[in-house]
Amino acid sequence: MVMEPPLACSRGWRHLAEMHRHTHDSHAAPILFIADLHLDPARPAALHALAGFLAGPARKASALYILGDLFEAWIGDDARPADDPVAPALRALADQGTRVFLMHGNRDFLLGRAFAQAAGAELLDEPVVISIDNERVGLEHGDALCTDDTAYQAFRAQVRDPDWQRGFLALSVAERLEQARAARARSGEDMATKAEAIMDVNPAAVTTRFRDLDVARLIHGHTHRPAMHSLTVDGVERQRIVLGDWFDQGSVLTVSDREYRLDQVSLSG
Ligand code: LP5
Ligand code: MN
Repeated sequence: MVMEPPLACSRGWRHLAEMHRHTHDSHAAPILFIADLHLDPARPAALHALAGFLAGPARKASALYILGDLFEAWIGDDARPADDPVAPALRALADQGTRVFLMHGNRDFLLGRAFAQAAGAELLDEPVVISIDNERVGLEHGDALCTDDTAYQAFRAQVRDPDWQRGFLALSVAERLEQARAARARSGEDMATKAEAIMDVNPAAVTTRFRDLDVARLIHGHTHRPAMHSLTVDGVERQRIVLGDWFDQGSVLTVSDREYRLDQVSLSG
C-alpha cells in the first residue's frame, strides 16, 4: 500500500525546494534588485542605462531580481515588439551565468511565460521569501501593501483575476492598447486627487506582511520612494527596503558581503 505523505509534510518539501532555488551567499557573489524601470521606447535613456547595467555590474552577480514594472505597460506577450531589445539583453545576462528572476508589477502583470523564456528568466509569484546569508528576505512589487488606496485595490483585484486576463488577452492588440490607454488616463486623473499618504504603503499591512512571511527584511518597489526603513515588529528589529524608479536616475540594491546598499545609477552616458 502506498501511503500519501501528510499534507503538511508535502508542503514542507515544496517549500524547502523553493527556498533552495533562492538561497544566496552574498560573500560568494553580489545579489541585485531593481524595479520600476517603466521601460518605454519614448524614454531611451532608461533602456540605455539598463543595457549598460546588464552588460556590466550585473554580470558579476549570482542573481538579478526584477521586482515589477520592468515595462511601462504590457498588454500581452503576443504584442511584444519584434525589435524588443529587453529580452535579448536579459537572456545574454542569464546565458553567462547570472540567474534572472522576474516579478509582476501593476503595469506589466500580463508578462507571461513566452517573455520569460525569451529573457532566460524565471517568473516569480509574489510575495516570495528568499534566503540571503541564512536570513529570510521577502520580495514583492509593493502595490499590495497600499491598502488605503481602495480604488486601486479594486482595480488590482479585477485585473489579476485569471478569467478577466483571459478575456483581455483574447481582444485584438488594438483594443487592448485602447483599454490600456483609457486605464492610464483614468489612473492619472484619480491619482491627481489622491493624498500622497494614500498612495504609500499602509503600516499595518507592512507589519502583517513581516509577521506572515516571518522575514528579517522586505524589499519592494512601486511607491517610487527609495529608502531603507528600520522598524520593530514583535520586538524584533527589521528592515524595509524600497527600490526607486528609473525616471531621473536608476536605482539598484546590491547585497554583497552581508551589506545592503541602495545606489543611484546615472541615466546619462
Ligand atoms: O501606475 P502608476 O504607478 O502610475 O499608478 C498606480 C495605480 N494605477 C494603476 C493603473 C495602471 O497604470 C493602468 C495601466 C496598466 C498597463 C496595461 C495593463 C493592461 C491593460 C489593463 C486595462 C484595463 O495601476 C494607481 C495608484 C498608484 O499606482 C499608487 O499606488 O493610485 O491606481 C489608480 O489610479 C487606480 C484608479 O484609482 C482606479 C482604476 C482606474 C482604471 C479604470 C479602468 C478603465 C478601463 C477602461 C477600459 C474600457
Ligand atoms: Mn508599480
